[in-house]
Amino acid sequence: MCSTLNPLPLFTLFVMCSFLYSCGNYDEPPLVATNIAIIEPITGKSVSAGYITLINNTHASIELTHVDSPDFESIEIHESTVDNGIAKMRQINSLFIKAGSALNLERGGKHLMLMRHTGSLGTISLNFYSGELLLLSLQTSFTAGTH
Ligand SMILES: [Cu+2]
Repeated sequence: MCSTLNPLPLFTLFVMCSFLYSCGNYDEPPLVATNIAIIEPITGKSVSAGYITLINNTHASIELTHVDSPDFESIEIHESTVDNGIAKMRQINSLFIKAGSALNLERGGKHLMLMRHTGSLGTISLNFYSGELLLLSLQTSFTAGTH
């Protein structure tokens, strides 16, 4: 599932972000995360679901192509669907966040699947990339809750 990266839009995004910063709008980073919930894995399981709201403060759409963490072996982007009454989920290649909009990763919709937690039960670091460009790093911790 290696997506082919088109270098031109990434370059455009990078230039645009630099432009935003150079305009002195330091209070508003290009991408912001709120409502973060990384659900603690069930005992005996090693997979966690991640729910989060991502806000694009720029005037261009943002495509997040991968998410990684030093605290998990891998993180996949998933989408839940209901097919003939059966709930399923599949891996998707990227997340699009429209200009000036929020995208909700939520139960029953798009979400993160965090595979094989390797860190301690303390802080979790998450890094969000558009191609090679790191757009957002955040620190959070597990949320106890139902799956
Ligand atoms: Cu999933």
